[in-house]
Amino acid sequence: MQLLKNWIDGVPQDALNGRSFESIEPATGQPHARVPDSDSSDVEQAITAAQRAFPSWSERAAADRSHLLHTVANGIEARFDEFVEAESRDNGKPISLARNVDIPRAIANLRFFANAILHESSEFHRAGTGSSSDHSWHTTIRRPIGVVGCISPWNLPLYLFTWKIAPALASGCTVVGKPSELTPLTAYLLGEVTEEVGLPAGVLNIVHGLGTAAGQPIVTHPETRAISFTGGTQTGATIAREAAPHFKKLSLELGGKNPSIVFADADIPAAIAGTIRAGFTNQGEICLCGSRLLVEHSIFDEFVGRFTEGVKALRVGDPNEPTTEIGALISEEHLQKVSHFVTNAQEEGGDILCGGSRVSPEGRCQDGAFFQPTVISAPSPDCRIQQEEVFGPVVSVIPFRDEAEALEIANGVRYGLAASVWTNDLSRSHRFAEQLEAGVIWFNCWMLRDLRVPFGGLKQSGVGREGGWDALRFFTEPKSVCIRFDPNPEKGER
Ligand code: TXE
Repeated sequence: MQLLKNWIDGVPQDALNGRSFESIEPATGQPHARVPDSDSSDVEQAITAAQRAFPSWSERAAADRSHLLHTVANGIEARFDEFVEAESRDNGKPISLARNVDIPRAIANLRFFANAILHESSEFHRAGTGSSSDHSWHTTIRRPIGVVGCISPWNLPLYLFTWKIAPALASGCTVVGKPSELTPLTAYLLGEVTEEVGLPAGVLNIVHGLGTAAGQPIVTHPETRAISFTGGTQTGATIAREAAPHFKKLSLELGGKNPSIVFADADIPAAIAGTIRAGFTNQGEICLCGSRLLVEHSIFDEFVGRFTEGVKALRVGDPNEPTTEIGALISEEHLQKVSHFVTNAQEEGGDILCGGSRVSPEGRCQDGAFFQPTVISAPSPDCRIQQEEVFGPVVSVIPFRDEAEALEIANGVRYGLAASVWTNDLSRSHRFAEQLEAGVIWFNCWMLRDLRVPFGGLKQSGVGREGGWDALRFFTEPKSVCIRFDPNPEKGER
């Protein structure tokens, strides 16, 4: 059993109250680590450490901060296999996914923002004409905002934790981070790496614990100037409410109910492979997953038949097996929630085309939280399975007649995070790019990411944008500076 510690002021330590809780390995149902059950006193200590570290960290040259972030990335690379194994064990995801996506992306996040701050520029405006005395230069300088809170979820643990802390640290902020209580392992290892590479004490503080006990004090503390959060929409609403009286900056990346829209003119084999990936990667536990499949009526039966055959062929099982494509869900509790959605869909008149129940792989994973990849034919766009975020390996399919109906169904949910459209009609792509209510829109692909572009959602999928300059702007405050000058001092104009 691994004993995890908080990482505060450069020192590993237990929760001050002495309490800890068990972390369960989702693939086996067995406890595998003990996690500090921190509360507001640990958060207070972490914030004090971050405040102490702020002036010197924010005043360092960008090149220094950049160098240190690269050394943190090097430190993860040096222990790559350990990180991969820990991420898969903690979350239940296939080890191949942790190896090919999660940990490489965490490293890429650190390197991307380490490089980005070397290319910072600012706005400049010249005002005044001719001999007018109002000649002036206006420029914008940006300063790091101070101590910030970064709260991340369990589905892409280190990937999303670093997606927040990297721009924060690169900008010159100091951080109090809280990873999900369900997946604390890689954040703990990251704490070790920061010590190995000599990140100054207090610059990155990692507090483990439950949402209300350890997360909420980060949000309500008057000294955290900004909160960057990824998680459920309900939690996002609570955080927005708690942070509002303190006038904090907020970045909220929340849920999604994303459509994959397939037109008859699409490259059908590519669309089948792409929509299966969109629906089931990481067990469907990614906010970007395409959990609603909308198919043009003329190809509906054939497409859905081939899609379902592809889904049935996905290999569910021990995440340690290199050939496994679908691992365990995050927890037994989450599996029950997913299962309940499926039962409810049937009650509402949906037909299960494949899957629909839990699986018990043989051997060490027989008690794990495995659920069959499931395809459900939805009776209407208004039913729960078409409206609510399941966050599991469940895709509901529905036909549409024409573009107008596809748009109506796609936009007819409270979320607006992502969409993927499969078509070879260029004009249609332009129309859909304009009219889809989604912050991220893919044509003939899914989850093809460029870290420079803004990432985030519309409607109840969140507030603000992460990625690229948006993230660096979030962690800094602009100051407008005006310098008036006299264009013609000989004339004595003032
Ligand atoms: O996430 P929570 P949960 C969705 C998905 C899932 C549902 C709930 O549908 O079933 O959300 O998941 C911390 N103040 N997504 O309950 O609670 C918490 O400790 C401050 C979508 O696991 O939102 C964790 O670190 N912090 C999603 C983080 O918030 C609080 C990813 C996320 O936990 C807090 C995950 C509070 N009051 C779930 N309460 C996505 N969009 O990617 C909790 N936390």
